Amino acid sequence: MAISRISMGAKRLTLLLAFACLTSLLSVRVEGKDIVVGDENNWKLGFNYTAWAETKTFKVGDTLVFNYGKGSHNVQSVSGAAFKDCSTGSDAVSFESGEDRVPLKTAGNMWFLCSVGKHCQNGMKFKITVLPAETAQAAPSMSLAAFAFTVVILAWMAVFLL
Ligand code: CU1
Repeated sequence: MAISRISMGAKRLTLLLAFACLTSLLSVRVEGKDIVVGDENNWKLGFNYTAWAETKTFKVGDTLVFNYGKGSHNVQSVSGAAFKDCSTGSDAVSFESGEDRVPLKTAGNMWFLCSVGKHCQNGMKFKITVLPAETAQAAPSMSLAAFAFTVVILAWMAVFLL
């Protein structure tokens, strides 16, 4: 009787662990990250955002976060042509809350600038290349390996315990 009770407990624990493992693996794969533009410098004059952007990796699912004093700056998501001459063009998407969150939804190039005064000409502009979620870094292949490993272990446990 005692053995069967332990076995029941083991089964429940196994199922619980299996569920926890799968849930954590899946959530790690789907989650994007918040990228604060300029890091601790935030969005301001006197900082080189072009150089900053070159040190970062951007991928679909990530979110750009622009922090600044509302009214002193803004964020314009513009076309490549508008970006060149610091204009906004007709299709610019404008943000001006001071805590702007811009989700990166599609792969490809994106251009951002501040259209207040001569801020763009003075460096408040940068271009990013958004990578597809799958190929942005080496980690996903590691996750896949970990996932496959977990499945094998779970199958093995199921055979012996269930
Ligand atoms: Cu500005």
